Parts: sequence; C-alpha cells; structure tokens
Amino acid sequence: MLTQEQIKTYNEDGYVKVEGLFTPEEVEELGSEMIRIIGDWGEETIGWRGPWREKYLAEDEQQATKAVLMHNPHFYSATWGRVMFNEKLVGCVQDLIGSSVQWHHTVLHAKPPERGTPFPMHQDYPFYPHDGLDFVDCLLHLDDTPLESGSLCVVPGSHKDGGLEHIMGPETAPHLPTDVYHPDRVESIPIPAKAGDVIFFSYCTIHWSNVNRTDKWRRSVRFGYHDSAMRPVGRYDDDPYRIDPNNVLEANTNTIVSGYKANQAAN
Ligand SMILES: O=C(O)CCC(=O)C(=O)O
Repeated sequence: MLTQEQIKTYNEDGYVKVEGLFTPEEVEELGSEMIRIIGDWGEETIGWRGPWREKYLAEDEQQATKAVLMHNPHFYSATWGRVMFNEKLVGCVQDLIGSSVQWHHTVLHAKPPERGTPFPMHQDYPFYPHDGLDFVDCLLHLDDTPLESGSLCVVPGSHKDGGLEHIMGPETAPHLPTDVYHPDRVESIPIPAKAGDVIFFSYCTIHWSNVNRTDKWRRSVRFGYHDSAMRPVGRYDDDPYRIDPNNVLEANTNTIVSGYKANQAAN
C-alpha cells in the first residue's frame, strides 16, 4: 500500500501524507454521516481549554473560538463503524508498524468557519500513553484544507525524542510549555490537504494547528492504531481508557525515550 519512500519519510520525519487515499464517494458518505450525527448528538464548544490560549490567540478571540469534537462516532453510525476497519487505512498503518494492529480511537474534529479552534503544540502521547512507540494517528480530511483553514502543522523528526513532559491538569488539555514550544519559537511545517488525503503521524510527533479563518467548515477525523502488543500506561487494567491516578506517566515517558534511543543504537 505505501511505497518504501513513504515508509522512510514516516520513520525519519514522524509523518507522511498519503494523497487521495479515500475516494470522493467515500468522503461524501463519511462527510454526510458526520453532519447527521453532529446535528443529532454533537455540541459546539470553544475547543481545548487551558492557559495556552493566551499565547496563541488575541484577547478578543481567546474565549470565542468554535469546535465540534466528537468521540466514538461508530456508536451512532454504521458508516463510521465500517471505516475503522477500512483496508486501505489499516493497510497503510500495517506498512508502518507491522501486521498486528489494534484500533484505539476515532474522534471527529470539525472546525467551524471564521473562528474554528486552534490546537496548541503537543504530542498525542500524553492523551493515551502506551508502553511503546508503534502508535500511529491518522488524520483523514473530509474537506479541502488549505493553510488558512488551520491545516495540521508538524515538527519533522520530533518523534525521535519520545514522549515529552506536557502541561497537564483538570483545567487544561495536555500541551507543551508555551515558553519553549510555540510556533514562534519552534519551526514547523504546514501540511495543506485535500478531501480524501490522510496524514499518518507518530503519537510522539509534535503538531499543532491554527484557527480556521475561512468561510468554510474544516472537517477531519483522527483514528489511532497501535501495535497490539503495546499496553496502555496509567490506566486501569480492566478499562484501558480510564485514568488510574495511582499510576505515573513520567516513568513511562523516560522508558519510551530510552527505548527509542536503544532501538536507534541497535539499528
Ligand atoms: O485537527 C487538527 O488540526 C489538529 C488535531 C490534533 O491536534 C490532534 O489530532 O491531535
């Protein structure tokens, strides 16, 4: 499914964009099902909360952005159930991390027109830490996403540092400290995309995205898959999605950083 060149790009840069992986018909079906379930069940919010907003947005915009984020769309729609096992999507993930792949999550991300929410620089790792590196996030675009609509921006090669310490807490979404990691300080590459394109990126790749300032929706969906031998960290044994406050994330962060370095040395 993926070329050797694409696999090499993912390994070296921590991401790869695959153009036109989904056909216009598939995009149309997913897009209309997304609109239906958001209309029935979704809720508009300002997007991720936290102190990072002061560093990414002008004062009058800080509480005025818009987002519709919805987890588990397969609870509401068979179309969204089937796509979790889409052979093209899962085939690309297998090319990147091996044949034994486990689905982890699906979350719809819609940035409404005008002030669709930004996302601060972060890794996805602290949202769902696991004890290894073979965790791929896949951002499927359901609309054309030029730079002005808040396309995904990544820091190439940043996955090689493994899991980093994030600002965490009940009042904020996990994000990297803004005095060090901010688009004004750390160079990142925007990845404009067309509807049907998928960006595959490591859960340790630093990424962010800006406000959607266009007059059109910017709809996308993130799927997460990992090597089935990997186990969640800091979660209850009987519920891998529920945080266990007695289990610490920092210990795992060090483990996976040194794991990555050991891997590199061995290769
Ligand atoms: O959709 C975006 O622009 C960013 C999404 C993101 O940060 C994420 O999926 O972790």
